[in-house]
Amino acid sequence: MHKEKILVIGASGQIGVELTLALRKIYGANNVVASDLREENNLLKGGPYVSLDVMNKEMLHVQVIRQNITQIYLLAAMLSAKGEKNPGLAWHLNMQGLLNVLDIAREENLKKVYWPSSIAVFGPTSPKQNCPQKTIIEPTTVYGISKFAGEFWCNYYHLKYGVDVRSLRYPGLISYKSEPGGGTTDYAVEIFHEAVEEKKYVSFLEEDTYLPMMYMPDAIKATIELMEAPAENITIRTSYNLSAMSFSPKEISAEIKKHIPEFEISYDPDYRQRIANSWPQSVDDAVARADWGWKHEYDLATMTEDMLKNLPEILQSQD
Ligand code: NAD
Ligand code: AKB
Repeated sequence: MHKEKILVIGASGQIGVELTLALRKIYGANNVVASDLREENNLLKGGPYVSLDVMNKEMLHVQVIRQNITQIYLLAAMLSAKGEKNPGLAWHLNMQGLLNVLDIAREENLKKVYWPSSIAVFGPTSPKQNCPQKTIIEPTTVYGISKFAGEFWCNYYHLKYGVDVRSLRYPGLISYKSEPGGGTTDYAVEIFHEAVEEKKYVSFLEEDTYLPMMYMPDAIKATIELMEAPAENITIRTSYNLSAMSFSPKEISAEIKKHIPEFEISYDPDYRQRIANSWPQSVDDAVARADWGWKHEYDLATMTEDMLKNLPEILQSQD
């Protein structure tokens, strides 16, 4: 039915593992090539894998031709917290990686490209509550600046060269299959690991720091729905706001306590507090809901229940 051959770049990362597995279910394992700088994640052993550096345009181009690739999902990036430690490298990877993919998509006439943006495009001057699709966007992290510039490169390649590139501004993502790679919202994953293993957690964000968040199954569903939507429904060629829930460290710890009563949280904020303070607490995704029917499933309670049901088994299998 689907005559597609998909390349996932950054497939061993937090989103990459689950997105690759989901795409393989739809398109068939052999039609979804996982690639990363890192070694192959064990969960990806059921299909093709190539070791690939997105910064090496020639090598990427050869793989696209050799594997008859029709679509690319580009997930390789440096996230907010790591990016503040190494701004030059974050800018270089996040920008050049995207430009390499967009150029190859244009040259090889690829059918579609997916590239995620983030709520990190917003800055301290954006509205804090229900931050709209179109608003003041003045990011103050190198990661946010790279996402903002990336959104406009996507729009440019669409307008000028007709590249069908689509994008979502993900909130902080929570998952149990693969660990997060250096973001500010990582606390909301770490807290589950520590709750299961240590029954206590020291949060690097203050107790009342509200941030937009989403459970991974919703993020995967949104990505696939966006990519499968008819092109004429896509009115945003920068990146769509996407929303599910908003909570603080205090609220998520109260939710975890309902399942693990002895769990305790304490607070020791670090440099990531400034990053979190610069972002909105919640975003308005009405345009995504209207354009391609987006609807989230998980809230704080159902996400927490599912995380605590599945994470212990994953942790045991790693021991
Ligand atoms: P991650 O750090 O977990 O994974 C990124 C992967 O890219 C890693 O496996 C890494 O080895 C790989 N990589 C790094 N440099 C590479 C290179 N030069 N060539 C090939 N691979 C390389 O990140 P993630 O959380 O999975 O994020 C994926 C995308 O989604 C990023 O663009 C990120 O900005 C965006 N995003 C993530 C979140 C989140 O909460 N996870 C939220 C918003 C947006
Ligand atoms: C981060 O915290 O950097 C990411 C993001 C929200 O983009 N999780």
